[in-house]
Amino acid sequence: MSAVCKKPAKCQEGWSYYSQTDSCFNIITDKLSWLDAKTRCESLAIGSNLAKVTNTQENEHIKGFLSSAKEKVGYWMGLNDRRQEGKFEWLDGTPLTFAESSKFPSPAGASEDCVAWWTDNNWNWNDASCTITHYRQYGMSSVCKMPAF
Ligand SMILES: [Ca+2]
Repeated sequence: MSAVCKKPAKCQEGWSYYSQTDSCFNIITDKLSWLDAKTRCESLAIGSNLAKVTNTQENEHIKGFLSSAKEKVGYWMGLNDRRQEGKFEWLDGTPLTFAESSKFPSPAGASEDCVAWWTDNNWNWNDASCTITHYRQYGMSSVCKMPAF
């Protein structure tokens, strides 16, 4: 008698697994505003939303798979200060406890409430207007995240 042993999948097809935080990631390459990107991430699966970054290690991991981008691009994450200017929080309501760069947040002000990784900024974080789908030569892609199975 033989049995076929298959490692159970940690993520749905098309998602990449990150063991450190037991999470799955998916990149949306369509150029979307932050709100549309949020809606798109939510539509992919229960528990999926624009990415929350838990710590520096996870941020480095994400930057690793973003760096394969061939175009000039920003990648939306879940971080925003839409509720209160200058008070950045994730979509689950938890406050920002670490930042990619000591320069974050930049003194951008009330018109820039949504945060993205940027190609030409060494993938540092920067806030931008939530309604843009493009900024200069950049298109806005997105990173979705959900818990692994
Ligand atoms: Ca702001």
